[in-house]
Amino acid sequence: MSNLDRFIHNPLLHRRQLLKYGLTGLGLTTATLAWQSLKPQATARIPVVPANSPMMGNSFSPMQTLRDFDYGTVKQENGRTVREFRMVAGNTTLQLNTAVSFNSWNFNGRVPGPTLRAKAGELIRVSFLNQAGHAHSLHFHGFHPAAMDGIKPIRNGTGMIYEFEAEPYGLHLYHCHVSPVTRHIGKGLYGMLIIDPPEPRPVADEMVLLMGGYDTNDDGKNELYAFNGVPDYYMMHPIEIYQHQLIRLYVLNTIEIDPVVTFHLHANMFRVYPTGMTLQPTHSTDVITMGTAERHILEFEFKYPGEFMFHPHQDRIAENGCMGAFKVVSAT
Ligand SMILES: [Cu+2]
Repeated sequence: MSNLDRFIHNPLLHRRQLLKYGLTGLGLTTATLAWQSLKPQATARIPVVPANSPMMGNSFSPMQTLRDFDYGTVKQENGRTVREFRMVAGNTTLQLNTAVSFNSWNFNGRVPGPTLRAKAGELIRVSFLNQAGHAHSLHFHGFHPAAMDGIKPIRNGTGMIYEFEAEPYGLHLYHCHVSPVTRHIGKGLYGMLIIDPPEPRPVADEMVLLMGGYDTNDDGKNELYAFNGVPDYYMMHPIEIYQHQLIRLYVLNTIEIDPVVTFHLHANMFRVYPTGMTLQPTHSTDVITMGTAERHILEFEFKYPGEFMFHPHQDRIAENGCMGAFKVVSAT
């Protein structure tokens, strides 16, 4: 059994085992693990997503990625809630379209990596194992000690435990910080960290949209772009939502090389929560500008049923894969 198999299949990561695999970290105990949901009791109206949504030749489906939140494994230590996550860096061939396949470097076999989700004030503990061949790391945005900043390369076959308090609440990102960072992120080593405020936000149909770019021929330019990893996926498979339902988008720009993009939604205005760090929107608009690593929570409802596009207003980027659509289903 490989290190990776043990890592994935063993429900408890004992300190002895972690040390054996070269993982180091803080204060691990073997307290009973329990699953705990952060989800509010009330639920939003969400059209049924087919379990077999198209994979387009990949090992993951962007339709699943959309509403897939990794709440980790929860345990109590010294009266404090600890939320543990597992991240494995590896390599996967991505089918970007029928003609182009791409050797991605990624976390947990998918691009983007899992959307990690915790509540403000909890302790986040991420067990990271690098099985990707190259040295990689995990660098989180948000507050943490220098030793947890994730700029130290973690050699192939070894690991690291990153531990820090979940703060501040908002929408953050993580990515590999090994040089050249543009290449490591461009290969797919990025994802989202959501830290929920102490009082939950109103119930909504929540989704993540991470914008990424692909330099498919190593010429220092992006040839293809995508929301949630696969170019044009949500154009081919529009996202079904209900009319009048509150929609909450967690939007993150992780496009390297191109310095800035916008996010534009057709036939609507969205309310903006910059970096997800406010509980009240700062303004409403239908286009918002984001430099690389910028992100916002956007909220809206659709007044009319039908199909409505979303895309950056840099049309070359949109027309090369960073384009999608909502299919608004009548509420009646
Ligand atoms: Cu890397």
